[in-house]
Amino acid sequence: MKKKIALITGATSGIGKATALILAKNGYSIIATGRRKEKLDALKDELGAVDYLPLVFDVREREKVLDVLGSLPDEWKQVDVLVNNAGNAHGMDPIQTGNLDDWDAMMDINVKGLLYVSKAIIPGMCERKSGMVINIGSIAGKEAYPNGNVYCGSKFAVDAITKGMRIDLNPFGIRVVAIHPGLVETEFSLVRFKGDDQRAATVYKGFEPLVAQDIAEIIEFVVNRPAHVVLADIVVLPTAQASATIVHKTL
Ligand code: NDP
Ligand code: 8X3
Repeated sequence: MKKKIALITGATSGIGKATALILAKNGYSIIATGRRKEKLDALKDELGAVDYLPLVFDVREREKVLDVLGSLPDEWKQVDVLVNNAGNAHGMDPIQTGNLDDWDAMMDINVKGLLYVSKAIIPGMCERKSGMVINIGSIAGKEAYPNGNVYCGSKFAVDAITKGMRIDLNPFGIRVVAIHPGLVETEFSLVRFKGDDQRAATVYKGFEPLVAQDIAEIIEFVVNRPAHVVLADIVVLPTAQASATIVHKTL
């Protein structure tokens, strides 16, 4: 029987790593990507005996992405599930004082990086007339919030691109899923606040946030639906969160 292959971008931490681990438990061979080679190497030990292909690249590097994913070894070419997860927020400033490098990073990683990876993988799915694409959006792609401007814009783009993908890939029977989490405690805020761990920690104080495993379990459920079922658009929040801006905290 052909092995089932999942490719997860941004699998060195957080949601991507938890997803790699849970899909491995579900019998998938795992292609995991990220920039931190040491983290991808460490993931091998946690994955155990499953077939594993770690790939180190920055999703912003268009030629590298297309080159690496375009020359996968034959036994890894037929990706069944693509999880476009790599992404982050950079900074949290009002639009009038926002940092251009932060804006470039968010649009280049969250939007263009997702597109480059998709460009490398989706044509093969079309040829085989099978596959599933899971894009990790955000509540920030459903509602703008103060000082979220460009990050929200990048995730609104993910939402729109996902909808467009679902339309274009409809004749090929490819299932396209968007998962839009609210607050998940990962390295996300540490990256957003540029290593300020005190500020990052305050984001998740006073309520119980989601954890990466919560999202991974949803992905596990999604990939295990029968072939005629697609969970197209999923918003998942911590119980304490009612919207992008309303979080019931007991501080
Ligand atoms: P983490 O910071 O823990 O993980 C981000 C992952 O993305 C890392 O594996 C990182 O790998 C990878 N990544 C970042 N930049 C690049 C790049 N330029 N090239 C390749 N890989 C990159 O955050 P999360 O797990 O929380 O985030 C995962 C996704 O979930 C993101 O798209 C995020 O926007 C989204 N999300 C997160 C929420 C949250 O509250 N945490 C809520 C809603 C959505 P490396 O650094 O090794 O390259
Ligand atoms: C991450 C969730 O609310 O910090 O996408 O934007 S939020």
